[in-house]
Amino acid sequence: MKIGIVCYPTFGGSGVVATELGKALAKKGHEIHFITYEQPTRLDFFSENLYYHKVEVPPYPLFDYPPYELALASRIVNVAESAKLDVLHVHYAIPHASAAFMAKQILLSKGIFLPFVTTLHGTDITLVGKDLSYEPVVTFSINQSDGVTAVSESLKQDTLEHFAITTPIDVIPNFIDLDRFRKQKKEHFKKAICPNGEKLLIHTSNFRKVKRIDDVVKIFCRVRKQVPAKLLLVGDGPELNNIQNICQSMNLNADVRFLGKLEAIEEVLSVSDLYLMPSEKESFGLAALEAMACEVPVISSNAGGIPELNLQGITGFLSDIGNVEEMATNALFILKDENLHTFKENALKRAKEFEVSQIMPMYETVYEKAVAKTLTHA
Ligand code: GMT
Repeated sequence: MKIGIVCYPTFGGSGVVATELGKALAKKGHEIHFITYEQPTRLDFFSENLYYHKVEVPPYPLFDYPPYELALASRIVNVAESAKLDVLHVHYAIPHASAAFMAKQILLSKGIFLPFVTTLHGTDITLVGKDLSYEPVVTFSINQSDGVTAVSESLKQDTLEHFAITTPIDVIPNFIDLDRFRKQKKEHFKKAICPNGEKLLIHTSNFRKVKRIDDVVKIFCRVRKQVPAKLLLVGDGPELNNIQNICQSMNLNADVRFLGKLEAIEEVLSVSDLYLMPSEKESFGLAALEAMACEVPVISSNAGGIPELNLQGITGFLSDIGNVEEMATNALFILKDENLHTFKENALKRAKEFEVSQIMPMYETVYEKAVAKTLTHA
């Protein structure tokens, strides 16, 4: 199939899922056309089946807000015509689904039918989409999609609760490439960070408020009182400065390391003992899955779709949002030498259920159904 993929090409989970899906589909022989304003972060290898089409948004002094959505719709039209796309897959409802709808209408006026599939990732529904400024457009463009998927049952239910959706939603969970995300031998790195055999806790995110990184620090402080430990904070975003100040004021600088954005996240996960995800909102929790694939158990909140991934008492523990006391107690339980190995094994076992080769066919089925509409349309 010739598939166009539209996503946010940044470090966010939706961009990662879109890019990894495109790469896996290309390996399987599909022709994949990424249509984005920047090269997607993880689009890092050459394949004869992968194409990248940049969306240019020309500046003009009259515009306070350059019309990205129009530039995107025009680029979709242009790529659909030149590459003869069979289907378009847009990740994140805003503004990608509405741009896809507009492109579809333009193409129809030229006698071309381009079905589009929309994947809902989370904040497009749980935060931004609900806002009255966007709600009518979000509802309309989801309903106009030729296939809709959500990354968890929880996100599907949230969507049905808050929007008048008339199109069926298929749940397709996020997935992991276990060839890349696996425990690697990086003992020299562990020794450098934990010279005295300290336990290593880790959090990776885009440092947005919903990630509750202040809770990560609170949990770590409670753990460190009982067990020698270090904390790695990986990523960058709006909360970084605030969290650095908190750590400074609490004299944590010797035990908390900020690593910024990392490409080879699997290397630091490989030497970590426990992953912390106390998020306020999380439709799936892809970062936790990446940790689990590297044999790292998870202490998390029970927000959104996290319970569909992290299994209570098996791969880690879940607590109510903000219950840092319980999260710290559970963290200490996992970190006990007699427990850690079992939790690590369970984490990997669970991650294997989300192997890309098992999930990708679900997307192929959704594409096939959408493409079938082309035939009925002809
Ligand atoms: O969590 C973020 O800040 C990034 C966000 C995004 O839109 O890229 O992630 C969302 O999509 C990921 C991939 O499907 C999910 O794993 C995350 O749970 C989800 N984030 C939220 O719902 C807050």
